[in-house]
This record gives sequence, structure tokens and C-alpha cells, in this order.
Amino acid sequence: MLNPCPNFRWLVLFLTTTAAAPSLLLRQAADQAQVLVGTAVRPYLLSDAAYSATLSHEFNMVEPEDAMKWWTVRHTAGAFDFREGDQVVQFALAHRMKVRGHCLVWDHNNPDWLAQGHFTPTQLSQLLQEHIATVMKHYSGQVFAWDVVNEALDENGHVKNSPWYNQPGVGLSDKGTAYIEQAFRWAHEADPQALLFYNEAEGEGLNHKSDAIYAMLKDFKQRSVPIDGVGLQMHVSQPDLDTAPIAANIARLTALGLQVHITELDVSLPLDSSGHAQHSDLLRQAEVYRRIVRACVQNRGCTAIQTWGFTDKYSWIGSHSHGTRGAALLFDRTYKPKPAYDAMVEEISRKP
Ligand code: 9MR
Repeated sequence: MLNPCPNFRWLVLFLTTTAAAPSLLLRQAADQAQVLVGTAVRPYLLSDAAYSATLSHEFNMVEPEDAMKWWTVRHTAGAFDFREGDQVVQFALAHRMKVRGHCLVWDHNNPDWLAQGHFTPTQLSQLLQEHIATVMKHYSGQVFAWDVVNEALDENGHVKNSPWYNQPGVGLSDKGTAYIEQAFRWAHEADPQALLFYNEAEGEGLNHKSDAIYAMLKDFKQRSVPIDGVGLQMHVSQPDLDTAPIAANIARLTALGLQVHITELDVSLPLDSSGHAQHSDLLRQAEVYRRIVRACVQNRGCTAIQTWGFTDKYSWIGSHSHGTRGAALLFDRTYKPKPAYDAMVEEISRKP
């Protein structure tokens, strides 16, 4: 159903003729600052007029939240289904937005036929190379950057168990990050123009995990493994997050010659029994957004900031937390911009 009272802020701005300069929309601020500002999207929501209008007016980049994952593209053995991913790409083309692809290799969300298929390492190696090649060639020239490998390390920085690593793996089990390297080499062969990213959670600041990510990427760069960047997911649940370690981590990663993208930013809040966050928490949330955006835009190598959805009407956090947390995004459930939105526009506008 259409939102009966969407906040068409862009229309108001467009019609504003008063002497007072209107504040910029997020997309305008991003374009002026030459930074990519994106969001995860779900193709089945593009028919919601308020959803698609907010998306196209406020962002210059999109990433399919689930539509390019194995379980969507490969729900049937032996076939590729690009319909959902294509919907996102068509929307982006129509609205001059860039598309990030997510993701080609992950231990999660693989279809049952694959996870329970008892394939040999040789078969898995062939399946993964074919998947990477077919998907990247299908989107060649349309997806400018890919999360090639997602969340391959555990909280201590060790390579996680995965069908692609050691269960039984593609033939490189017990060889640490070698299977990750192999995936990047296959990705580069498939689409030499695409930017290739390693995307990870909970390695945003300085800790065992981010040290391991840094060591892996330094090794890859030293040995000319084709990799262009690292995605720092940034799912935040602490309102008092210290962003100094995040800035330091961005600095050491970009010093390797890698781009950093903030890929999945959201800041979840506790909700009361009627599903609302406290106003004071929304203000503290805005400060978290502000400081994260600042940490990115102050480093020239941090080239994209993406939120994991944009309206509190639709977010993975609700189901994940059984409704106890939410309100994590830039717009409320009626598409009204929140204090976090204003903070983000302000910080992007101040980009040096
Ligand atoms: O938001 C995504 C949710 O809709 C999916 O059910 C889930 C499993 O595929 O993945 C969520 O997105 C995740 C992303 O792909 C990788 N980083 C963590 C994200 C939140 O769980």
C-alpha cells in the first residue's frame, strides 16, 4: 500500500524560492562532495512509491540486500536466476545510481542443494569459479564494485569454517586465506574492470579481527593479489561508540593503497513496547552517524558510505532482535528524515 502521507522533502526543496538557501538533500551533498552515498535495497519494495522516490532522490548508489546472494541467484541447481538483481540494476540505471554487488562468496545463505550436496573439493572449486564468472559477466559494466568475499574471519581473526574453506572447501583447506585469494583471482579474471572488495563485520575499529583483516590485505597487496578495497560493515548498537579507532583503522587500510567503503551502516536503538525509540536516543544516534561519516570523509581513500536500508519501515534489525531493537536508519517509518539524516548531510557537506 502506498504511504498516505509520504514526506516528499525533495519536492518542497525543489519548489522553494525563498532567499534562505534550503539545506541540501543527501544525494546533492554527496554529489557535491564527490562521495558515494548508498543503501541496501530490496527489489520487491521498489513498487512502493514512497520507497522508490526516497531512494532515487536521496542516494547515488544502491546495493541489493539479498538479491545477488547465492540463495537468490542459485535457488535451483544448474540454473542462474538474475531477475531480482536485474530489477535493482534497472532502477539504478534509470536514476543514474552506481551499483555495488553483494556477495559472491559467503559461508551463509547458500542454497540447500549446495550446502547439503556432498560435493568434492574439485566440484566445489568448479562451482565457485563458474558462479563468480557467470554472475560477474552478467553484470559487467553495470556493477562497478563487488563484495567478492564476505565475512570469512571469526572474532579472533581466524579463517571461519565454510563450505568454501574446509567443509570440504575448494581444495585449499588448512591453507589459511588462500581460498579467499583464489576467489579474488577468479573475480579479476571474470571482470577486470570491477573493483573488488573484501567485506567484513566487527572489524571496524582496532581489535584482533581488524588486525587480522589488515594483515591479510597487506599480504595480498604485497603479492599483487587483485583487490581494490575493504568494506567495513558498521552495524552499530552502542550509542557511545568511540570512532577514533575507526578513523585509525581506515587510515592504516587506505595507507595500503586500498579504498575503504562503509558498507552496511546502521545504528540500532532499544524500542519500547509500542515499537518506538526515545527521542534522546535518536539524538545520540545522530551523533554516532555524524562521527562515523566524519571518520570516512576526512580520509580521501574512504570513498563510499552506505546504510543497510534507509527507512525504519524495513530493516533486518526488527526480525533479528525479535522487535526489541530497531529505528536504526536515516528515515522513520513514514519516510521522514531523522536527526541522523541531518547529521549525515552536514558532515558530508563539510568534506575537506
Ligand atoms: O539484511 C540481510 C537479511 O535480509 C538477510 O536475511 C541476511 C541473510 O542473508 O543478510 C542480511 O544482510 C547481512 C549482509 O548480507 C552481510 N552482513 C550482515 C548483514 C546483516 O545480517
